[in-house]
Amino acid sequence: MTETIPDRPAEQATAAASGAAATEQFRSKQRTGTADVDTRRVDTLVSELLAATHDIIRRHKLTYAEYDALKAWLIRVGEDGEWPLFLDVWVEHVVEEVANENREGSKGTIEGPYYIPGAPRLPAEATLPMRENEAGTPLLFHGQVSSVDGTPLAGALIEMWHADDDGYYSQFAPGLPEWNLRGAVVADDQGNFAIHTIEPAPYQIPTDGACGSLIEAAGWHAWRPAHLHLKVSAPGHQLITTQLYFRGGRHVEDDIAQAVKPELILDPGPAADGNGHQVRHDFILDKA
Ligand code: MBD
Ligand code: FE
Repeated sequence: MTETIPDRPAEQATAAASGAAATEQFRSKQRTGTADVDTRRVDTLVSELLAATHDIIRRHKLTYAEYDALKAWLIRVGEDGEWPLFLDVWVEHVVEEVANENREGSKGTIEGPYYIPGAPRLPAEATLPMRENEAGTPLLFHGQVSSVDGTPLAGALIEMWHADDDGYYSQFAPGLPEWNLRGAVVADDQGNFAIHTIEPAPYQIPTDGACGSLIEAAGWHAWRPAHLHLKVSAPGHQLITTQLYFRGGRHVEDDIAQAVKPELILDPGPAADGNGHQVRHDFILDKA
């Protein structure tokens, strides 16, 4: 009698595969190298980081067992390719706060590890690339881009990327079409845009990698609230990198990445065509 061979299970998303992709993506977009950072500033920043570390070790009397656990964990963050994930979840929100503290226009927030430049260009009213039966509540996201002085910004670019209904990002999880739920929408001559997509699911930090181990060891939760990522730009204006969340959604109040701001929470209502939800949200860009 022949044995029944079970169907091969769908390829599973792994922390190491998504981490490797995020590390590769970061290398290709890295803003600058290290050459143009002033020596004295490196000295100040790294000396203060080390002094803060030494202080923590003294105050808490770190043991050799704990020191070795830290060493092993740091090695594993690199092996799993999770430096982009670790830094963007636990550090980037303060970098963003400092970088954008003087802006008058719309609020930004962190970029995270999963942006890919060069998504398909789409007209002012468009549907993001998605699978034929893409799961999730349909969402019409529309609005207008204008300058701080009130001028509508014709032809503004609205790049949007987000997770699917299972919380996975295309190009960082197996089995998804290359540009799934990623697009670059060109606003009309009044700065208006209308993007048809689906509502993403909350995002769980992979549990099988170094970041997941840290979360488990510290007794934290592993979740970011459902979010839309955006980069909004126009000539002569500062680009905004931001995210938008959904009022009442899980973990809006306790995002592990601390990237939620009150101005970034959407209140979608029923769609005019009866199909899912719709919400208006405008963007105001600071001058360059
Ligand atoms: C995400 O989807 C994200 O947006 C951030 C900031 C970190 C990890 C995963
Ligand atoms: Fe995200």
